[in-house]
Amino acid sequence: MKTAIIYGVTGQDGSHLADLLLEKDYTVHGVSRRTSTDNTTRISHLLNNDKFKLLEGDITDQSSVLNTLSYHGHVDEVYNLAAQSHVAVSFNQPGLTWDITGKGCLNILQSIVDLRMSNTKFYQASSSEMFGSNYDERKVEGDFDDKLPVEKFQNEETKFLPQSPYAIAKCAAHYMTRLYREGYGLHASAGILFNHEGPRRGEKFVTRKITKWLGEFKRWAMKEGAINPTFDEDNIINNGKYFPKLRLGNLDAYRDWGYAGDYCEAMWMMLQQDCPDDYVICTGETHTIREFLDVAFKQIGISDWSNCVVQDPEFYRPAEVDYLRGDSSKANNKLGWTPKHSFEDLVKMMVLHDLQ
Ligand code: NDP
Ligand code: GDR
Repeated sequence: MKTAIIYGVTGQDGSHLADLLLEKDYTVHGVSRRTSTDNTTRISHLLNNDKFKLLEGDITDQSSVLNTLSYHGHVDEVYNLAAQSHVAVSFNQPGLTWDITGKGCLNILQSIVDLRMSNTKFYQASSSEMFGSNYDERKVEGDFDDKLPVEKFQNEETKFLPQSPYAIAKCAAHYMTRLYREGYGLHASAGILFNHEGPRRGEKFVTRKITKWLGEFKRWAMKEGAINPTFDEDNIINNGKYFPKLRLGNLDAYRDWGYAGDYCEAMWMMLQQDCPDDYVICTGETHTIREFLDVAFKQIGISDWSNCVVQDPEFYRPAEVDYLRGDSSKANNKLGWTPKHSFEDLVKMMVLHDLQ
């Protein structure tokens, strides 16, 4: 029976990973920071599970990390999913982002070395944001008449060109993980995960912001009997009642969106390998936010969403990552990992959840 520690257990991925490890009969210690209001909504179903223990700790505090790691006897696996994970927020809070998302990883790695936990395996949550505005290109194989078209992608060989304080902090943590692997011989792996979503996704990320708005709008429209509403600049109007339009930023960025549950399985698979390594985890498909809106609005019977959405400068970023599309061949071949949910499955799952 194995024991794992999950930093970031109250987050989207931490909650999925805890579910997965408990299913695999692990004892799971989830680390959660002290907050003035309850932050355990995503793991409320685990709080009475005998094999799950919630510990208080903060990744930015080296002594807290040392105490947490030394307290529980042998630990087989440590997953670092803790982060200030919102890219736009990182422009306004770069120092905090650095302390949590960058230095927090170092605090764990150094504690593992100081405590001589040489048999403990470590996972770092790296991100496709580290590629920033960079991608590689290759010719598309096929039967084409004229010039072969090229496709853009990122994989483990693509150079990082980070575009935000968040991405720079993630790069530091990623390189730190590699250094401790090569320098100290730790079994330390980094998953370079592309965007992954689901019903547990934070409500400020674009996918969940959209599906949550759709759920609220649909309930309002049903209550008001709004069949042919009218529109002003900021609102949808029915019989003198107003519902605020969905306010978004850049709709033209491409993202490779997958389902969070599938991606947490890849994290676990990385730590079951004899040798630690870095892996890209993605679907290989890319879509714009416009395309996400198309599929999501169709779920509630709206084919033209242009009247319902406002593009608001408030949600634009000082620097944008325009194109992300991963190539997970290495994970497919070496881990045997493939995503189980398509883009359409994912959007439908999220809309359905928020309608309910
Ligand atoms: P979330 O934002 O949902 O979760 C982040 C977690 O980190 C929360 O549990 C949060 O606690 C915790 N945390 C924040 N600050 C601290 C701190 N000082 N000490 C301890 N814990 C802290 O992120 P996701 O679950 O979506 O992502 C998990 C990880 O994967 C993150 O590192 C993220 O950057 C990375 N990642 C995510 C991707 C995605 O598409 N989801 C893609 C690539 C990488 P609290 O609940 O109290 O806020
Ligand atoms: P991202 O996810 O920055 O890729 O980081 P997010 O959902 O925040 O943005 C995706 C794209 O949508 C555009 N966008 C908006 N984004 C938000 N949040 N809110 C809006 O209103 C809005 N309108 C348009 C953004 O500009 C961007 O192009 C996520 C996080 O989970 C990171 O932690 C993780 O590392 C990466 O994915 C991979």
